[in-house]
Amino acid sequence: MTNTSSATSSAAAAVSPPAVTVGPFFHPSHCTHVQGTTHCTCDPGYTISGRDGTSCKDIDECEFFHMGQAGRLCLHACVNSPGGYRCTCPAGYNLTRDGRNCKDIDECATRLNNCTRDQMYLNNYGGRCERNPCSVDNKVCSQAPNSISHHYLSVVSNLSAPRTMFRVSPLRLMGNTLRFSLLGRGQARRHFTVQRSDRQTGQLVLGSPVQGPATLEAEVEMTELEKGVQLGRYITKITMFISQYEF
Ligand SMILES: [Ca+2]
Repeated sequence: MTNTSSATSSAAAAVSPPAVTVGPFFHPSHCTHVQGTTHCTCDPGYTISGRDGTSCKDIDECEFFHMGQAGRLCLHACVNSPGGYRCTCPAGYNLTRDGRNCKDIDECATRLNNCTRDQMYLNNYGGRCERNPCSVDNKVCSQAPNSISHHYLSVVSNLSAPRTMFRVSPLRLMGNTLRFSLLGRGQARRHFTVQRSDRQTGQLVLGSPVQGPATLEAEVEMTELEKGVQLGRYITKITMFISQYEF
């Protein structure tokens, strides 16, 4: 390979002769001097750089061969490297044997996932507000819920149903009777029911599979009574985020 000059290196040479650039993307060229003629070569993947031919510069295959005769160099992404290049694939895909294409990883077949089919619980976080004690003559206050708690669930699309999504029970039982009911509008009633699972526990049940993406909200009211007199009302608001995917 012989020395070639470029506009860039010529401009730099006008100030001072370029030093031999070294680094992962550069190496000094291998030159032989035979009968007054200098012949310089570079390692594979490099090309002569600089007007004096002392440096070899990495070839950026990703840029040079982006669209070759055989199609794209890489199906997904190309990463240039010193003396070569490599193709990469998005998460969930493997590079094929030719090093250029991507193939979906079947996690079920390769057992990369350790979830059972019925596992769906991704995240749960909550908040809780409690009202201050009411003065004896304040009826509006005493009718208001003692507490409102918020819970958020993330679930996959088309979850098998019926299925219990949430359980509600008192922190400490004061009265002799608990009542559980579903509050709210049509949307909640279409998808959920509230059932009692034992004396102190009510459960929110999803009636049928729901196709995501969707957000469902339900409010479960728990009323505590002592000999027919209401001691307190507790509201649990549950927001269910349903993913667009079944995985
Ligand atoms: Ca390269």
